[in-house]
Amino acid sequence: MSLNKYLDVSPEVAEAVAAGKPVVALESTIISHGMPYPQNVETALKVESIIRENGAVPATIAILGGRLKAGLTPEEIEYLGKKGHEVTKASRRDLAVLVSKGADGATTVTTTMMIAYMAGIKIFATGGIGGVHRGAETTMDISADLEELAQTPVMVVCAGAKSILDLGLTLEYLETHGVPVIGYGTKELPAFYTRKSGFAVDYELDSPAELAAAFKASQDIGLKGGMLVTNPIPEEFSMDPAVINKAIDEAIAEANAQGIHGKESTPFLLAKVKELTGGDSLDSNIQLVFNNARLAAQTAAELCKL
Ligand code: PSU
Ligand code: MN
Repeated sequence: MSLNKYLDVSPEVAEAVAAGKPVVALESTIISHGMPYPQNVETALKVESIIRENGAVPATIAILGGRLKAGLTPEEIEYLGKKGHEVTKASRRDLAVLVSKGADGATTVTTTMMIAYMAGIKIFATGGIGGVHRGAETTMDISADLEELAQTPVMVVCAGAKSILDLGLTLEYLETHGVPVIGYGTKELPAFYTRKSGFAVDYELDSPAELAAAFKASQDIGLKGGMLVTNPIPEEFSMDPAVINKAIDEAIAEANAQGIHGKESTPFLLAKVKELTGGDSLDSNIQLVFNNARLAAQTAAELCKL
């Protein structure tokens, strides 16, 4: 943990970290760019309450007025949700300029991991991570999230990766960079909207205590990287693979036709998939985030006992 002069940790989060109580970090790009208003704000606030119900303190992370914030007020969450795409989607490469300008930024998985680590928070819950995009062999579009998982010691609990990505290449990349990919109660990588992808994870672990023990071992060994926990969407909220895969294929074709690239790519595809599924993908997305928040809070509580 490295306390930084640009970092503001909320009093509640600072007290919890200092006392060794469970804390779970949450990202803000999912609020500004991942979901439409007002569902984005409703979801973000509900995720915080789920974390509390499961015995941990939530720390939603963002950049506001050039300050790196760990722990937002409901008003700050509302502000980010309303501004939506007007807020800069902030990855590692954006931090220095946003801070120097006193600007706002919504943190991706990458920058949420960075700020969580600075604040002493070890567990982070989200929906999906970025990865190696389909066609990356020519576009070189590989999310900075994968590099961050390789170098920052935070556990990220997600619902696997969407097939807007090339899941096979994403797993190869994580292997090369030494990131353990854990399936929670499964040997198969979940594909976000669906429970199965056809790709194997590295290890199946079956309880919050086992997850916490693996993360503790990583810390004790002194490994510098993170750990990726992939938690399948609950069966009752999962989507028909044929329906979702068709929507994803269409969304990718549309993105290619419009020449969408760079940081616009993931938000464009998410919005298009939602439109093509008549909002069903958004309902699934919200439920899987709740499910990940529960698991992350329970794991943070177990980690505090070790
Ligand atoms: N996947 C989702 N919802 C999201 C994102 C990914 O299902 O909101 C966001 C996360 O913030 C993630 C970022 O870190 O997109 C990845 O963007 P890129 O592919 O540009 O690295
Ligand atoms: Mn990208």
